[in-house]
Amino acid sequence: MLFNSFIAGASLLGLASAHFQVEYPYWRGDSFAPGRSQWNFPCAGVNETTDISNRTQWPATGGSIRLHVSHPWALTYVNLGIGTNVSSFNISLVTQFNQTGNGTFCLKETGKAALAAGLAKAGLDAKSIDGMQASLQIIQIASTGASLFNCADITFNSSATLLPDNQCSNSTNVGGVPIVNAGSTPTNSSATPTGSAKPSSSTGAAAMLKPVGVMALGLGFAVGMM
Ligand SMILES: [Cu+2]
Repeated sequence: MLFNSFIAGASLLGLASAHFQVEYPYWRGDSFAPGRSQWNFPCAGVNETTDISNRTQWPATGGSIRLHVSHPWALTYVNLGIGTNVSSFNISLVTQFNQTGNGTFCLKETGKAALAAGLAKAGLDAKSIDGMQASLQIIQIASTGASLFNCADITFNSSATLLPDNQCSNSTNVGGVPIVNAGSTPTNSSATPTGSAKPSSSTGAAAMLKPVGVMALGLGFAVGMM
């Protein structure tokens, strides 16, 4: 009893004080558990299991990722490794992105263009990876400069769906901005002042993110919900 509440307390403390949690796709394992640490590359000391129920069916064109985040801001990366027990997460789906605010942060269709490009480079495409196993590595770098890691295991499935809007929306004041070179000119400044980001056909870095409730209409948008 005492032991249980100690663990619960420690885990709550961990969540409250720092770090982040991957809520969807369901993470590989609880990286707040004893013996694990989000400071540890590549997956917080959480090993991949053969438990198939721990593997989320995820669209082969890029699926949703929902995090519970706890820092005022964090440079955020999502990398993908194709295969089972991968040691190399060599396809970057999200880069150059500063995730802001804490609470729930959701990417509806993560890195669609980057995934397609990464697959093409490897001689693959959304069709040929259907049914393949892969792992996502999510990294956050907050104010101290140290990296936090979490992983989630997936199976690509062309009939898997994105999270519906009511399961994929950002908390108030949670969002993010792409990182651009200082002084660079926005290529598309038609961002609307509300969160109703419309789909963009732009191939810019921001367009492939499509953060929910944030304006992602090209490289140059700024404003937003920070
Ligand atoms: Cu932290």
